[in-house]
Amino acid sequence: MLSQSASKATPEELASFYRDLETQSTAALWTVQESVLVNEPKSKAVPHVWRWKELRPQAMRAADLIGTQDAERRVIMLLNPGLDGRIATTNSLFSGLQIVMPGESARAHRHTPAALRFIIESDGGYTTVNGDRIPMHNGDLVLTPNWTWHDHGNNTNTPIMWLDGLDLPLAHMLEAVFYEPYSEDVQPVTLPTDSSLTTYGAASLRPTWENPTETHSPLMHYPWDQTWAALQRLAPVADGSPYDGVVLEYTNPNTGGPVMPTMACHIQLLRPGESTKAHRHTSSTIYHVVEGEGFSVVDGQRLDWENKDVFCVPGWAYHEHANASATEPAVLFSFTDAPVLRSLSLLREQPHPEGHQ
Ligand code: 1HN
Repeated sequence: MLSQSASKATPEELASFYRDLETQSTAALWTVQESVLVNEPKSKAVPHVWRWKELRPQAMRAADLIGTQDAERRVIMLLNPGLDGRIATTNSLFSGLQIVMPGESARAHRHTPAALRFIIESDGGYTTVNGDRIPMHNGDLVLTPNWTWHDHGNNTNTPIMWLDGLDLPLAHMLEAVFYEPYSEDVQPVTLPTDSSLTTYGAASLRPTWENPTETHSPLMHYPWDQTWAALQRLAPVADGSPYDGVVLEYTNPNTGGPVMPTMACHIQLLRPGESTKAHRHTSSTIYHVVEGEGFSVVDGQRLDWENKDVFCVPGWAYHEHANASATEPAVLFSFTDAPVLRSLSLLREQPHPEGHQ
């Protein structure tokens, strides 16, 4: 019969041992055990709302002060107050507000962090992705996956703005960030306008002569009119998710899975007066209010939000959502790192034991 052994050292002997270990770039696991093997995660990121009323004027101010020659991208970063100045909105995800003024371009480049854009104000500005020029309109989702060439341009006469979403903090933590400028400011458009939409954008119809090779969606453009139509069809008839209301995932048409290997995107509609139950998951999420007003309770904290605000839900934080209007729907766009956690068997989800916080 084996038994656990008793410690033999005096406090002085132990202290001297720990000092010696430190000089040799080592340490004793048992002195830090509890901070390494936590019972459950506790994100350093905190729940937070960035208000459109404050963000938009700062983007306009940035456009007054800085040109796109000096700013590779004119982005107001949304930095989580709990993350001590890290360039991160949640532990793994980054979000920011980008503005391109009339007549301006943001030069062509590519990087390994994957990006998505949810268009907030644009009446025909564009992003070109690998030679495919994608016109951007309010509510559209545009992807620029890992290592795709992309540049943005505004040939309209009003400023264009969108929410950027990137897996930058994750790629940075993995020390896998590469970046390359294109040889010219604007990349040549080599395909008919909006080719990915023409080729892959028909609901449930896939070109059979194409052999999917990439891990991301071949479709780069998810226009708002299709998204809105799907929500409108479903909202009156669907039960929806107990945690998210009528929630739809933007999919990779080749797989039915997430649009990119590191980020999934969702659109959700909370019907007038609808409030959801609380749950939590190890993935973190960034939300943008497409329209409406309401609140979310995140880790016990009430976050009131309205049209075009952005808010975040850190990993493993309980959250529930409510539409404050009795007559109008509330619509939220969101993106999450859930595909990363799922593929590593680290995605856990738990309903709140009482349903609400
Ligand atoms: C970036 O390259 C873009 O290409 C947007 O539009 C936001 C944030 C951090 C690093 C690179 C873009 C970014 C970014």
